[in-house]
Amino acid sequence: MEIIKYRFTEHGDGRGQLIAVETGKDIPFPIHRVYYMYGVGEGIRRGFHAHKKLEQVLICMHGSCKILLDDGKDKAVVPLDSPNEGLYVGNAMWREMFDFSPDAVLVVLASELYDEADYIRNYDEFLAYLAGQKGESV
Ligand code: T46
Repeated sequence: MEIIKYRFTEHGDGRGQLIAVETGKDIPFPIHRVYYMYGVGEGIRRGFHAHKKLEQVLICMHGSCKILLDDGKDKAVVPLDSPNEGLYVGNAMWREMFDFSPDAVLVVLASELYDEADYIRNYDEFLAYLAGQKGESV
């Protein structure tokens, strides 16, 4: 599985750091939604779904967390702990977010508006969806 992490340019000076992310330059899709999660308790795991269409970039703005990516064949755990790094998560990818530090703020840049119909929230359905994409019988 190819892990795509973007390193954003920091514009630092005596006043601190500033990072700008722009559609088409830093992010490969038009950003239509931004959401973020924080205050995630110890031992909590979120996610447990894939998306049919949605593409996203995950940025841990503060603190740290881990992202499990699963393409139905391979799994990878990606730690996120820097505001200058963004993890690309494409469609048809199962994801779980866990190991949030108490101060973690995970910001997500998304290619689409919120649409519950785009979610695959059952792992067996996810595998069947992948098989269907490859034209295999399920
Ligand atoms: C994803 C991972 C990384 C909305 O009303 N609008 C939104 O844009 C979002 C993202 C969520 N919601 C509502 C739906 C649920 O009632 O917020 C509640 C929590 O959402 P969910 O349980 O889907 O959250 P996570 O952390 O499991 O997953 C989220 C995203 O939903 C998902 O697209 O890829 O973060």
